[in-house]
Parts: sequence; structure tokens; C-alpha cells
Amino acid sequence: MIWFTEYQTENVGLTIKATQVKTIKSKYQEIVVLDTPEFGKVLVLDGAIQTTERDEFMYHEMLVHPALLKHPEPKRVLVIGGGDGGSVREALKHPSVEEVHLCEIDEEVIFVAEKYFPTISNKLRDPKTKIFIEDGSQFLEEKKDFYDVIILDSSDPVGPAEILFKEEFYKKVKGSLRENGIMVAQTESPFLQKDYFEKAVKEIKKVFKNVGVYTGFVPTYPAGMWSYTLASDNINVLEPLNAERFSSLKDLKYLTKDIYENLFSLTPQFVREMT
Ligand code: SPD
Repeated sequence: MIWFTEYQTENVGLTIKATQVKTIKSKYQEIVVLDTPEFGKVLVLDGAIQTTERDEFMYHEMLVHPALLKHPEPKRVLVIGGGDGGSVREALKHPSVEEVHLCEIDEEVIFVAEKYFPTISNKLRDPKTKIFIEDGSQFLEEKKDFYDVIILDSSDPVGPAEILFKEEFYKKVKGSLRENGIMVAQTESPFLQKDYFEKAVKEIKKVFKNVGVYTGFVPTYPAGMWSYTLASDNINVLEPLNAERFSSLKDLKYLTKDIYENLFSLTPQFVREMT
């Protein structure tokens, strides 16, 4: 038995009891899989919790579905990061989606997800899924004007994911979107990672005309409060578009039609003031 602590800031940590710990060193990072009584299996990259069997749905549903619902007919979807497969699984719930590309820099994350997290990674070998082991920024240069929705399911803006939070990168994302294209990015905790959050939203606003920030709960992420940022040039992402399509989504445990239709209503005042 050990107690694992993620040091979320210099002053705050989240400590979880684990019965087993496996550590794998990849070319890019240290990958840890914990077996825990409270959260089931937990995936940790370079000391930061990425996903847990118990609360992953809260993050993946909120990250993926609003962007896909707001698009008039999403067919081609790209997930950058997200090697655990949770975002791919959620994107494939949309009947109009014909292909989901996953661009993950670290192949080892995919191997670990397939071995230890089958309920999260179970759509990585779906016939509509194609996996690219590449740097996300370089990958976008090869795919101009191609995707309807791009999902930035990155780890925190340190190490391999740092580049994914910069204006230059968001410009490349925009270049890879088709007309009516929508981007959604995980943009960190507005409470405990204020600087990361503010910077990411500021950079996104430099590139896209319509930007909207919403929040949700993820118990194992810093402060339990997480932010997501939608962005598009042609679609007004602030509108609750295509809500009638909500009923086609199966097996949702967090997002409801009401939450979708009022996505931005629950964005707290202190978060609005930061954007
Ligand atoms: N602090 C951790 C933030 C992680 C966000 N991305 C997680 C990837 C899960 N698919």
C-alpha cells in the first residue's frame, strides 16, 4: 500500500491510496498506472493525473460533445493528445462521424491504455479510428482544411504538451479546420492553474473570432474544477446549436441536454472576469 501525491501547485497536493504501482519510462515521459480503491486504475504522466476509471467520463463527455453538437454535421474529427482513447470513444457516439483521427506523440501511452484501461481505450481499434504517432504541431501542417472538429485533449502545458497552448499552434489548428470548423481545448483549472488558463484563452482569442469558455467538475483534477474552451470562426459557439441531436447520444453519465443548452450559464463570475 502506498499513498500517491500529485503536487498540483507548490502548496497543494492530491493524495490517493494505491495498492499497486507500475512505472514505465517512455521516450517522452514517465507513465505510472496506479490501482486505487477509490478511483480504480489511475493514469499518471510525469506526476500529473490524466485519467481515472471512476471520473474519466466527467472530463471526456464535457470536452467532446459540445463541440460536436455545435457543428452542423461533424464527419471528420481529430483528437490531439488523448492517447488513452476517451475522447475518441465519445466522438464515435455521434452518428454523423465518419472518421476519428488520433494524433498522439507517445505511442507508449496508447499501449498502456489498451493494456490497463480497456473501458476507456475500447474504440482505439474501431474501423473509423486511425492512429497517428506524431507531434501534433507537425501533423497539422500536413492536414490543411481537413477536419470539422479538432479536440485538444492534451496534458498540462509543461513538457511535450507545452507547445499545444501557444498562438502559433492554434493558428495551425485553424488552418486544418474546414469551413464551419470548431476547435475545443482543455484549458486547465481556472482556480488552481490561473496562469495556464488565462494564457491559453488569451492565445485562443488571438486566433479565433468566436470563443466560449465553460467549466465542469473532474474530482481528480486540480481544484476539481476544469475549463474547456470552444473556438470557431464561422460558428457562434456561444449558441446552444443543434440541441435536438442530443437524443442520439448514448450512455452519457455527466452531460445532459439541459447542461448543453446552458453550457455557459454556469461559468462563474471570477472565471468570466479572467477571459
Ligand atoms: N492535469 C491533468 C490534465 C489532463 C487533461 N488531459 C487528460 C487526457 C485524458 N484523455
